[in-house]
Amino acid sequence: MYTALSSCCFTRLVSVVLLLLAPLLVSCQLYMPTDCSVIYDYDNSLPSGVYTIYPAGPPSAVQVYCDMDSDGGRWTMFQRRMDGTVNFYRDWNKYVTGFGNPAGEYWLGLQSLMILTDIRKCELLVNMEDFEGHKAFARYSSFFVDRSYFNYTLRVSGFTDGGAGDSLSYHSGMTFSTFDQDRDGWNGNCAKSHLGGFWYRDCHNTNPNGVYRRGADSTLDAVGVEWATWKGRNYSLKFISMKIRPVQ
Ligand SMILES: [Ca+2]
Repeated sequence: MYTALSSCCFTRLVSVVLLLLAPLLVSCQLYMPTDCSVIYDYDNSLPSGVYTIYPAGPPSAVQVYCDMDSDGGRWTMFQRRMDGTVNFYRDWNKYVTGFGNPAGEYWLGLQSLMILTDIRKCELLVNMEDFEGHKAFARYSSFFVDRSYFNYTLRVSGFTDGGAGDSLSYHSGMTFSTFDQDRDGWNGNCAKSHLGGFWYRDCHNTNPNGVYRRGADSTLDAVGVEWATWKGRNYSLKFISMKIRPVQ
């Protein structure tokens, strides 16, 4: 009798708690933005900064930097170099899952990037700055990581010049390579030779995930954070970021 009574009370208590939590649970489920454009559309007064997005539902929660200012905002940043505080010479698994600090230097991860660019057609904006204070950008009207091929094949096209020239189209069609997973188009290992992880071909015109160095430096050939059509192969940039948003 006593057990039956306490069991009954416990069940009732659980029901009441669930009832009280229901509105909160519903609002959480409703607001799980897939990317920064969804956050912007939800509230366009929100500032640029770090937000949590859910590219593929609750288990895929990941923090990113959202640029809500540049050219109408809505940008989801997936790569940034700015001070050399994060090591980008990482293995395959790290490039798939992501690393670094979304408030500073980081790489979002190939898996999230593939899901994000697979949902809707995306454009790409690459911003960069040298150590003399000059800025430039490159823009691409179509950017995605191809789900239909293995190993995260890059598809990029529709270049618009913002003074930096086109260093990325050369890499379109390539799978991703790291020092422990050589899938580049060279008989050597581009990731090892150029100390990064990227869609290397033979080997690169840009090396945004290379070694953070300070400007012109040719002591080791083309290992820096480079965008060759702007500053050449042996100038490591002060800043570079790569960000995407759905085409409206
Ligand atoms: Ca190779």
